[in-house]
Amino acid sequence: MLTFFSEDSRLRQARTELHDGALVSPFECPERIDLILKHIQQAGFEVRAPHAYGLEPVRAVHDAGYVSFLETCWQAWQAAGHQGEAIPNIWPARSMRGDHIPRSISGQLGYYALAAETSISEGTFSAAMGSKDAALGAVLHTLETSEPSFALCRPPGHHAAFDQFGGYCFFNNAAVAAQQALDAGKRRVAVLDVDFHHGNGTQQIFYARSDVLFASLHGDPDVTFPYYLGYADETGEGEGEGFTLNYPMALGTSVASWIRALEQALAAIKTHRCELLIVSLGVDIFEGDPISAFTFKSDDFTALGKRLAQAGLPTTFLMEGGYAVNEIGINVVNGLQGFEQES
Ligand code: OKP
Ligand code: ZN
Repeated sequence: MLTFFSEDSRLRQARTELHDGALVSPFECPERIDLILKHIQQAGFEVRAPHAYGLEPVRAVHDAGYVSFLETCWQAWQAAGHQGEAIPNIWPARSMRGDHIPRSISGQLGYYALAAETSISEGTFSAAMGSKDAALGAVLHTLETSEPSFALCRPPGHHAAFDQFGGYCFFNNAAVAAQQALDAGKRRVAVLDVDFHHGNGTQQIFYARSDVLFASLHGDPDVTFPYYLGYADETGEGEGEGFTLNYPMALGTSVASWIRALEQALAAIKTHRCELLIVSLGVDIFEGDPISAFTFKSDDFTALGKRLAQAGLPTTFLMEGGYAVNEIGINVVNGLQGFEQES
């Protein structure tokens, strides 16, 4: 399967993630790329560098002020004299004002962040640019040829909301790609999010719209990240009512039950006549994932890819999470090859 990857994705080399009360080396690390590329190359997939598509397709789904903040945050943080990486530690919480963007970079960080684990450092913005370029390259290829494609996006995107970063995500690659497909003439696009974590950002961006159907299978947010979105009663609003579908599942859920939820999501994608399928491919549903709790074995990703192919839609896969670095490449490629075997 033709793969799009930008070397700029390597430029995110954050040293710190706030995890369990300590600053640790980030789970979302550049080594993830090496293992995925290794298995992509072993499978004989062509890897193509995407064009630089600039910020216009980003501003089509993100707030302009947020984009400028990401672009200048690291510089402003350093200019303020801070030693470590940029990490928010205060928010416009319910008891305070939510309508004012402070002048200080520390205040802006909280305004534009939805979580504290994700630091911003040198190269973060460039890597996010490369990541969304890979997504755009892949979706444009699928739009032009109807052939499937894979974007090795890093950093991931599905937690990034209209004007907030967090959960290792800065630009919502799936939203950027879906909007691009609509702008190219598709009438309705499905974003199917199989990452272990709920795709809160993608959901929020399209919540009131019927031109993007968002379906997410994930760990029950009552007990896992992102906690405050992804419940089954979130079904969309206004025009978008019925175009958001959430399948939260208990930690430890079996692959068989997970596949039953997938069947429901695929049935809805068919009923609503989606013309393109964008898969937010998180392989943190793997049993060995260090921060997740589903039970996929490596072979189960092959079965997942096969089932997705049966939807019969032009399909673009976008990389999201997956932190069992040793198995990440095999799991991704199994999914993509399963899809190809069934196409
Ligand atoms: C990003 B993606 C571990 C707790 C979890 C953030 C999880 C982000 C997942 N420190 N914190 O959906 O794979
Ligand atoms: Zn995840």
